[in-house]
Amino acid sequence: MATKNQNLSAYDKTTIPNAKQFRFGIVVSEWNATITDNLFKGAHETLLEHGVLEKNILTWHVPGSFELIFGSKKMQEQKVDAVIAIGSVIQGDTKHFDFICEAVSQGIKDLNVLHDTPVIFCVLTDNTMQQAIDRSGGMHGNKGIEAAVTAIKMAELRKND
Ligand code: DLZ
Repeated sequence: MATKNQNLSAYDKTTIPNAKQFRFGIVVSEWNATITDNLFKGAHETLLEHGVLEKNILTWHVPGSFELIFGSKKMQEQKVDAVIAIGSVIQGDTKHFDFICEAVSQGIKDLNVLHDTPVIFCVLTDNTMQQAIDRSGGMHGNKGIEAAVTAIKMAELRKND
């Protein structure tokens, strides 16, 4: 597998524009909170590192990943330059996993199509808790960092269009 033993969150910081002018919304799912807290920390620290002011990061919590769709829609209305939707869905014994993953990915895609504020998909969809740990500050890095970098790039693109 391509990601085996690789930290995928390493990036060249000099290629990212200063983000001091931007305002971001972060919507965090409370399901698998140990995972989503770490994703949030990665995203939040990365935004600050690239110049975003603390007062310009608006954070909301929603009960589960399914609610990220509505939460992100309301966040788009808050005059932010980009939204980061953070969740962690872990495979269980039933088909619930498939329905949640399908709904949240399609729902967030729809928000990107319908509205002018980008919503970044920072939802882990893992078979096991270990895979989620590995991608939220573990051996494969932290997808929250990658989401924050993506959010800055998309805010810049939106500003320049
Ligand atoms: C119900 C449920 C289950 C079984 N698993 C997860 C999960 O792994 N990750 C997650 O973010 N949310 C889960 N949920 C909750 C749903 O996202 C949602 O909150 C409920 O179905 C209520 O709409």
